[in-house]
Amino acid sequence: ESVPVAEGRGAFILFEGLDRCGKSTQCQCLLEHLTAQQVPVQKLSFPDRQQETGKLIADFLQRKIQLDPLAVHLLFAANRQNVRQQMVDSLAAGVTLIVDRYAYSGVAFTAAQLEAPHPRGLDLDWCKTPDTGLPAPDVVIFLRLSPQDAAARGQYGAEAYEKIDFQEKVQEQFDKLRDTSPNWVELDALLEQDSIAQQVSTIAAEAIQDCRQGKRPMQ
Ligand code: DGP
Ligand code: NA
Ligand code: NA
Repeated sequence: ESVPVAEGRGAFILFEGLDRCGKSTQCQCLLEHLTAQQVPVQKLSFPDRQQETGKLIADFLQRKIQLDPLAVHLLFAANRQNVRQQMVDSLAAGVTLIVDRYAYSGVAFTAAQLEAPHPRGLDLDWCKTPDTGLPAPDVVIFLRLSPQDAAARGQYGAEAYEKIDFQEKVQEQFDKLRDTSPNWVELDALLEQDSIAQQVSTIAAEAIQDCRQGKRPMQ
């Protein structure tokens, strides 16, 4: 059999969810599945802790340094903007991107810390602005897990945001984003890994085919 070559553009498949929802495992499963099918594919994870901004973010998350929440917000966005062009180029070259967290986490985790209405205009729109210009995902796979079920998973609380009451606020913000995102799909993160992976491959296959056939313009 001949090896399929990249045709059309790649699909941008994003995974989002609360901490410990199993995103990383599902990203890895999908990477292996698509690689076995010889789909040109690349996996990205945000925050990318290898970048210079990522090192600061890692120190913040591990509570080694203290930073203002709004400064943290800009660092996370900078960490994504730094690979913006690389992502655009990969998609255009026909490479499918599997992305572990993105601007949706960016908005949800900061907005969960802001009191509304904010006297200085630090609202949802402010949160969205630093991610302007990033390519948009073709599908957002949201792995839904209650903060209580998440907390029962291993090593919960190791990083700065892993607290049940805060994660509840983050979930509320994700729900707002879902309501304005037509390509948002929710999966039950409590299901068996294999069962989630099967649903994910079906969703991914559809997105990849649509993008190859030019049915989804890049945004
Ligand atoms: P992860 O490496 O995916 O476990 O993410 C680390 C933590 O950082 C996790 O609690 C989610 C949070 N996070 C991810 N992206 C952003 C962002 O853009 N802004 C903020 N404030 N937090 C984020
Ligand atoms: Na985490
Ligand atoms: Na990540």
